[in-house]
Amino acid sequence: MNNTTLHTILTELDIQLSDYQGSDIHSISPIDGQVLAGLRSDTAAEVKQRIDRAHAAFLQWRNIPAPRRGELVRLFGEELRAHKQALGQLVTLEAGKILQEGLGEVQEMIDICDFAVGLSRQLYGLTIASERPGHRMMEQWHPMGVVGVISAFNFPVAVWAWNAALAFVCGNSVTWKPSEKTPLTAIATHALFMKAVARFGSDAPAGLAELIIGARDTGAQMVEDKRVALVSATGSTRMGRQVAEVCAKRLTRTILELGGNNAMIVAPSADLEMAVRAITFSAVGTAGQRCTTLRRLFVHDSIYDTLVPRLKKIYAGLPVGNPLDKATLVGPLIDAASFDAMQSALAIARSEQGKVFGGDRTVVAGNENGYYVSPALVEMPGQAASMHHETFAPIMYIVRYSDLQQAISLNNEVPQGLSSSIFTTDLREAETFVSAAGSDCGIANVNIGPSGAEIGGAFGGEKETGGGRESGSDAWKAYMRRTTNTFNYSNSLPLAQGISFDI
Ligand code: UN1
Repeated sequence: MNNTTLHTILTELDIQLSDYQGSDIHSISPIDGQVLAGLRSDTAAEVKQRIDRAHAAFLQWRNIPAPRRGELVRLFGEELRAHKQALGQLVTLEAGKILQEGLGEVQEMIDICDFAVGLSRQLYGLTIASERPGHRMMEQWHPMGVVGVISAFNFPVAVWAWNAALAFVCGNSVTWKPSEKTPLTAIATHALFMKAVARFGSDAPAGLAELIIGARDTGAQMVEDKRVALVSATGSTRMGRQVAEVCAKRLTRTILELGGNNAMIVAPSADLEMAVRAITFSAVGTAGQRCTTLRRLFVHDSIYDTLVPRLKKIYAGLPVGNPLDKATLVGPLIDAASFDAMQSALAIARSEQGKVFGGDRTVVAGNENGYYVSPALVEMPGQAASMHHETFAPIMYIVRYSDLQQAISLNNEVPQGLSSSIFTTDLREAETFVSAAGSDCGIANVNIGPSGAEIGGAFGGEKETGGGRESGSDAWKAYMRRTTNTFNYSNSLPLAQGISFDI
């Protein structure tokens, strides 16, 4: 049944898989464990050629005026709008997220395209007051080169788009190594981009966007290549550390979006109706496989016995099933390894006196080979050692707190620093949480959950999350190099700092 759906989607997207077919890598649908397609991995020579092409493309693209570059991204946004349904369905088929979230992911791509189009007429540099008479200082932002993007299975297409839309308007070319678990969505996205290129005209050089299909070694080769001027990597902290080491050695820039271990504090004054909805969406959405997923819930003593039973009731009734079905809210985990990791995390939690609610495998009729689970709530006596780790599955640990400072310390105690939130109607608590002495995360929200960020803000986090920022605000600056230019329009040559140097 999935293969019929796949065929319809590929036809609608006008994609020929024949160029990619092989048996090195298999796209497996987490819905039923069936192979969707067998693909050929790029050889080392092909990876090199792709980077050659991308580098040659950069040398031309950097000379195209930025607003014209924005036009290409605008056309890509149009392709995405026209094919939102099909691409969203493909995300569901290959990554297993429910259709609403598959469509949401494509919408995030459209949103960043719109943002980038506007940006293409900005890319502002400052004019700076010079200390010397008859001098003017200014800065310009110039393209960097080839941007190498590594993306994960859980946002198989949006992460590339956040990077690529900015990179293209900034005058860069992009090589993309998607997760080997989700090559088909990458192929589809690449094909849609190439449609936009075809409509754009001949000033889009061949090689502006290159797709690298393969396992880890192909990604490693891309990271090591000196012509890749910026590596933007999304995935595990382990992967990010390896990328960072290689890039540090060759002194190359990185944008790292690594593990998250996101918390929410529910304070005594919280609007519990809203909190319950926010908690559920952020903890079980994408089956707990977002880097922004809510993993740790700190509930004030005074409301614990009201809130936690309500959550259990909701958890007991969550529709787990085929993500293509409208009624489903929780789709499958990506694969067996993910299920095993979840089970061992739950076993450790039990050994730490955690009380586990849910977390069992759920058999979905007709999809017996998919790894479906009921999301788990784990009541913990305190923030145990296991809560310092990110397990990419729907496990939410719950811990009581009595004092806001204590809850903020718990929030900040883990090595990751991506997202965080507080539910409170108390202004003092809200402001304290987002203050310098509050949450140490890149994202700190009030009265919304930690996941589901809009593209307009800078996205990313601190500590082991890697420190990178993508998407909105001034994240574009990471994709450009800044030059400071000082102009002397006087008839003399005064030196800075008043130095006299007469020859
Ligand atoms: C991720 O999980 O890799 O904020 C990114 C969110 C999404 C992005 C998640 N906009 O949940």
